Amino acid sequence: MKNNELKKILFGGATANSQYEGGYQVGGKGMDTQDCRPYMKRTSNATTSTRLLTQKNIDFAKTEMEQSKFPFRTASKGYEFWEEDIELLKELGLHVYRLSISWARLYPQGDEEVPNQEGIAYYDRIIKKLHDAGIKIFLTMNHFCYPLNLIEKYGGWTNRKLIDFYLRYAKTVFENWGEYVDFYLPFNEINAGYFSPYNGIGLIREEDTPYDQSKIFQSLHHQFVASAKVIELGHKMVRGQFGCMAACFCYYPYSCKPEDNLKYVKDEETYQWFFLDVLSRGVYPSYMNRFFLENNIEFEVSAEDKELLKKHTADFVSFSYYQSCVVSTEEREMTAGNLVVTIKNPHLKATDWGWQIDPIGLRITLNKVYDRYQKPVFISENGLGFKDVLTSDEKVHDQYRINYLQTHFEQIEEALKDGVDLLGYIMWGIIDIVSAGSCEMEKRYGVIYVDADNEGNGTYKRIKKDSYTWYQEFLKLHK
Ligand code: BGP
Repeated sequence: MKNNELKKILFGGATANSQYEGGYQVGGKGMDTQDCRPYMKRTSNATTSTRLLTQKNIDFAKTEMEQSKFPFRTASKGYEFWEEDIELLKELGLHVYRLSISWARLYPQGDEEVPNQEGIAYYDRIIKKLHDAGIKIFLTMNHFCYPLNLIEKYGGWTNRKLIDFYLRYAKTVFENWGEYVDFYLPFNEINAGYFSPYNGIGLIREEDTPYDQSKIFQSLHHQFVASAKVIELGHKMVRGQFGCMAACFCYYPYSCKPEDNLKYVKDEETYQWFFLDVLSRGVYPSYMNRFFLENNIEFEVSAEDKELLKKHTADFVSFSYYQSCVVSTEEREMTAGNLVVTIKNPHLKATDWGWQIDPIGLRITLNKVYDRYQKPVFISENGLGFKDVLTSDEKVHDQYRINYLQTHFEQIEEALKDGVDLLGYIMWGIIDIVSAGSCEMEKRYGVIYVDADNEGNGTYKRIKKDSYTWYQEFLKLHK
């Protein structure tokens, strides 16, 4: 498939430090929030137990040294294989690589005055190798992963002190790698803080007590302010562009019933636009006032914060897209999606994890995001999680992933023709990594297979899938 429209944008692949590196407590790294998340066979409440941790879960994790029970401690062993992996990305012909830095490698406790030099040395080698390989760098500065000390001692992002700790960390990133990085993303999927408070804002769940919504929105506000301050500092110190990111859900009303359509409009505002509006337009949208009032949500926003948000908005707007969702005022059969559960769409097929595959939804999302913000757009995550099978002759015939990519790229081409100003597309999980939602190694996204299972057994050798060759050809044609 060759077409000129797609030649206009960058094509890349992504990992996240906690899902890729492993290197648990190696090189001076402090324990982080993801190190505490256990793998549990998929059952109804497994997601809660592996995603929304309580202090009891954390206390257990701190005493349990059996690494195989905590997939993120080993992950894909990127800490050891990073050199070979970058060679594979270079051979693939990747235009841009999205990676994240572990805050706990640079600041093991998160509140130190000076950074951990071994952590700096580790990322220095990676970033310089990527630069020498001619691969552009899209740097996620935080991807669901906080030094555990910041959570236990300060309460995570509920505490305004995290803004200054984060700024200190950001300054270290800019000082060391400002000349190499092309794109910065202060927070991955900032709306994850609402759906997955442990991952998103480092909020420990109280046993048998619903999350305090005021605490959640106060924490999100602190992240909004931190993002604006990072952009303010970054624009003074480095050459790269700064983005914001939300998980986009592409809501459809189940019917043409007015009530379904009203719910669709309000859900999209509350769970998607709100976050991008604050970071890209620089103001709290008035439509949220009613939501806050009706849900008794109160939190502090100073006049100084408002001015900061207005002055330091994102240069580009990025989003993750995996599935479209359906809303209705009536009870209907449900299915899963990234961060959310949603109504089953009778017109779409779903993955084994229930995520509904909808390439046209990507074109719809691109049009909406660009139309709303009139800023360059970046697809910072998209991909297919699948239980890939390694054949006896060490092949992975993932034609289903090639089809997924092909159909989504066709819709990107349509969106470019629609006039969307798109910077690039980053495929999620360019190499098999541990899944963020369910801590599974066997939920594979990569074009590179990693020989490891959910319990951490395997050689961890890297094997090119059929989709590697396909993507390599595509990248060559769309240089
Ligand atoms: C997003 C995260 C990524 C990635 C993706 C896929 O929320 O930003 O880290 O994990 O979801 O989800 P999962 O890994 O649960 O399949």
